[in-house]
Amino acid sequence: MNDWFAYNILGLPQRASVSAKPIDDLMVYVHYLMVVLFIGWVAYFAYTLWRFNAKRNAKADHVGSKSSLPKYTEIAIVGIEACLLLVAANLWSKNVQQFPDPKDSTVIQVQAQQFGWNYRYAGPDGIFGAQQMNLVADNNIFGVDPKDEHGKDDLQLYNGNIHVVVNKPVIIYLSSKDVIHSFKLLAMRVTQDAIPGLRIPLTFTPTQVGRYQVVCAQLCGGGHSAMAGGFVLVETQDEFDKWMKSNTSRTKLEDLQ
Ligand SMILES: [Cu+2]
Repeated sequence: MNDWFAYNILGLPQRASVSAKPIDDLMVYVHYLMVVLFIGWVAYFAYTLWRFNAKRNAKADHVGSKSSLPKYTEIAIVGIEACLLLVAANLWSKNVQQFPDPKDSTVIQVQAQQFGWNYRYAGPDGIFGAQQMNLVADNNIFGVDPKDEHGKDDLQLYNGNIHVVVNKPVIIYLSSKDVIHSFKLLAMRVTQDAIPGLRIPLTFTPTQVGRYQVVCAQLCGGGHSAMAGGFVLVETQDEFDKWMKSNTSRTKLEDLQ
């Protein structure tokens, strides 16, 4: 029933992450409440039109209704909405607290800019090269320290596709070079603002092999729509490892010296 409502009435897109279903369910429950409220208020409106029409009430009555039903209905609605809020807060805090171990995850640094996405992987050795804030420059957007050898095999990409592994958590550290952008993966139910000066972690676990569009969900300037050009490719561990080894977009430390 929930899924039918989510897909056919709300028109939500396909789901491809572990947290997509509970997020959708929450939206569905809010809509159920809205349907009940809508029907309730329309019925109440119809009742008042009939109950207080001119024929039945030729003379105005300054006392009005003495029923306590409206009061209890309001209290009940407030109670239900408070429960919904608590469920939402609980779901949110669960997601925030259950951050996966980076060792068991695909870790990606994402730096938004006008108008594209910079991605950085730790490379086959799994260790990111050191970064320094004061080294950030137009040709070194992640502030990679050229002296750290771990940075040699790091992968640095601009736009295009990023690769992740199916059923393996993904951790993204998100930031922005210039203005506020927003990293959105609809199928994963992930939306997070990228804010200059902040390094915001987010996580999701993809559940289906496939290709999912990355978009910028914050109007960030004239080329905003150009930030929807790439995809997240969810693939098996083997395919991912092959790609990781064969990709040649390594960070060229000598260029940063
Ligand atoms: Cu943007």
